[in-house]
Amino acid sequence: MKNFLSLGLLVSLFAFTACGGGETADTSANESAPADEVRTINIIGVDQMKYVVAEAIDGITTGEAIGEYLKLESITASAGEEIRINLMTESAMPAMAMAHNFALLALEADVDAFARASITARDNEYIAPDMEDWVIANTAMLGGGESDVITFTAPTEPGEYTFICSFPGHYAGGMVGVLIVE
Ligand SMILES: [Cu+2]
Repeated sequence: MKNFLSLGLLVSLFAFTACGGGETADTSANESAPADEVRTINIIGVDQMKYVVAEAIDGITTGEAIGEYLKLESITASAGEEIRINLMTESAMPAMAMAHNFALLALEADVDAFARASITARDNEYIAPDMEDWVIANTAMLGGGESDVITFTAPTEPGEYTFICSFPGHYAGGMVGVLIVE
């Protein structure tokens, strides 16, 4: 009996340890970024199926104006840099019809295949469960007014890492950008 109890304790401890130390923050909505030195990129997802920013800042490139915002094209990071994404969805539509996430994919990921497979993964926040190995970091799927903050370490291998919104149709609609690791 004593051994049985010890084993139980050991298993509990292991489970506790295994759950700690994840790279992404918890995914509950409406978070604000912690106050520290980590570079934070504030991104808004809009109904036009684009990632936009309020202003052009160092470390990002922007494209055309979308409403009062600028389309986000790319984010530049140094290898291994800690970086934070604060994504907010701006929409009056119900989350079932309009929601956004930010999913950063590995260099080897087949982005088209990932987007296609994720369309049917509603129960997993539109992240294809069998392709999660390709996801470096992702936010929660956010309906209008919701936000999520994630902090992750940029890959050490230089290259252009694609990030997409995996809500059905949004990647095809242009909700995509690149993280350029230098
Ligand atoms: Cu989206």
